[in-house]
Amino acid sequence: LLVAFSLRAQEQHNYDESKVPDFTLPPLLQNSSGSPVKTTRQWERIRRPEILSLYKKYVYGHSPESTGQMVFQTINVSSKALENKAIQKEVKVLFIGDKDTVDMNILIYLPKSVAKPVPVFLGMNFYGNHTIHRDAEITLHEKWVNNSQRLGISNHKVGETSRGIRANRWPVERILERGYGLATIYYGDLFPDHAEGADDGVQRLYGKQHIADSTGWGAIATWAWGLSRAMDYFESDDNIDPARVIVMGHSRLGKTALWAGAQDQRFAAVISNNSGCGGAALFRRKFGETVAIINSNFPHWFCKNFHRFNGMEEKLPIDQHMLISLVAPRPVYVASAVEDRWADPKGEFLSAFYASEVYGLYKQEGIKNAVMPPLNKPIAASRIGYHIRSGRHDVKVFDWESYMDFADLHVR
Ligand code: GTR
Repeated sequence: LLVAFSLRAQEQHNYDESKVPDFTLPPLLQNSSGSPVKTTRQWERIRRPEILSLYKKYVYGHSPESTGQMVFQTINVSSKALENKAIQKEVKVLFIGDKDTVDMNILIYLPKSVAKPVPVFLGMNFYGNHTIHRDAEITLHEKWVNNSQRLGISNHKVGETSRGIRANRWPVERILERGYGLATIYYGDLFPDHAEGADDGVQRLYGKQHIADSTGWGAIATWAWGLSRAMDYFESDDNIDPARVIVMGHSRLGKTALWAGAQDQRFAAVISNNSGCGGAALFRRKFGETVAIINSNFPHWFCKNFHRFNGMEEKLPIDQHMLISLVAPRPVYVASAVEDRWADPKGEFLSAFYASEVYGLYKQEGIKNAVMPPLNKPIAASRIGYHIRSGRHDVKVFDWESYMDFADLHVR
């Protein structure tokens, strides 16, 4: 009875700032041996790899070191897309296993009026590439999707009527107008987002023991791995500048963008939109979504080891300022929404603030002031960007404009 009671208590969430526990964050600039990290060389040789391996072992899990056999097929190109303003391209990435193949489709829009190769935003989407724009040229997929009453999706399938249903989150024309390309992938191509999804995605090509192990890759790590495979493709496309790819994601896909950008230093910049628990937010604040809550609702997102920390955030060997610090010295932007308390805006801000120490090692400015900026006033001049906008958990044009302002300053 006692156990049942305390479990339930742990799964309650807190929205009261006065009940946030006191906590001490694991140090960024001290090696596990206890010695201080004083130079970028020590950071890169010792501390950064240590932190990465803690994340692989205890949080997201290990992804395969080698990619296996992979083939890129251009399945569709149009040089007159979006009223002649864009090149539209669809690339099928085939992952070839011993008995089986899995595919991932990258939808790419590039501005025609900009000199090639162009900088590109890369972000995964929740329901399929065809949902980001009404453009009838986009291939419809037949994969499993989450149902959504609000979006009119049932039976885990999408059809013609779902074209453009998420266009509000993807201002494609505006992105092109500002001189950027956009590439997107349906995240379910890699790992359908449900507890048994592993068998229907790319993990089935990589051997069961890899999956069963308590440090094996969870769904977030699998999606992040897919983003790196898209980067592999960009390196082969003359129209895309692989040195200026900005990885971006919202919510669970913001967690994914951070983990992809933390591991894969080919990404020039990383953007976390409302990524919350397991993304930018500090675990130790236990504000809104907690480790126990996220693991019980989404048991497949993290590695099995991570479940050992349910209700015990203070025992984690990492906290999320460390995830952000892994992006250093590359630009990183964290965005919150004031009504998105579930994602803990203050915890997202503080991670960005504390990660600044590592940017300091590189003589780069992170977030100077521990006080959150006013609503809708982005911090963008420094290598760590941040804003809290009015409104809910979502991706708005305001968010995109801020990311592009930030990219203009630091990536372009
Ligand atoms: C919620 C989850 C969050 C966030 C969100 C989303 O249900 O609790 O961690 O990932 O889903 O991805 O939209």
